[in-house]
Amino acid sequence: MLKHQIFAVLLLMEFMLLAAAQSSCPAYAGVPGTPGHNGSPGRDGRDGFPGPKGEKGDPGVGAQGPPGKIGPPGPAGAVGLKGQKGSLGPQGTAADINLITKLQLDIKKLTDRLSGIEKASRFRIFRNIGGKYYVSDGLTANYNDGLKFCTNAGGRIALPTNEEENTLLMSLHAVLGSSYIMIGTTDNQIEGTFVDMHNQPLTFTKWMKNEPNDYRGNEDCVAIYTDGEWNDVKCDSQWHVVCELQIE
Ligand SMILES: [Ca+2]
Ligand SMILES: [Ca+2]
Repeated sequence: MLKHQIFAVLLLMEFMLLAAAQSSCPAYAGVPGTPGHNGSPGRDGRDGFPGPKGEKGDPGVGAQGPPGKIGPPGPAGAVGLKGQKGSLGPQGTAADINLITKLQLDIKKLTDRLSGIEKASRFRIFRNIGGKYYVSDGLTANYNDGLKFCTNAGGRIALPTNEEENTLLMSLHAVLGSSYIMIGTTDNQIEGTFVDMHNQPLTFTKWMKNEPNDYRGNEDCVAIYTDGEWNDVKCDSQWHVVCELQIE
């Protein structure tokens, strides 16, 4: 469009110059010729100056690219707060409850046994037989002091209740280097009636021949000799002390 306008202006100027030249020369006016044909289009004009900056266009909509690579793992987070206590589970069957009760009893039994073993192992000498331990640190004492020592140890003076226990207690003579080990029985309440630490009559005895004889009326305590047989002896004599600890 601009080219056409410039061309029309140039054509008009040419026409005016021609008219001015003709008017400067005196002449008679002739018959107007026929209008010439339109000239061929002029050459393209020079590029115009850059126009003003246009308004910012709308953001384009591009196609979504492929997903990127997986990033490296982030640092470990802090430990979270303790969760709330869960609700009670369904009630177990009778068989479950019986099993749990049995397991609880087994655990208690094992715990008690372990506790007894720990207690026994604190002594220099400890020997297990059945549900008890014979223990000793090699102490020699009279009956009353031996009684206190064994009570403080959580037990009582050893008292064999069968042949096996008697044999085991007898065997400790070799370890202690002793001749007599006191045993936990006395007839200081009723002469001639020996009872245990719970004042119960004895269920097992292994008296030497002609014993107990209450020699000089002053033998209310008992000791086991190296051959495993028993003799009533004076309570204020000093004998080796062996305690028994019940572990079950
Ligand atoms: Ca006596
Ligand atoms: Ca005697």
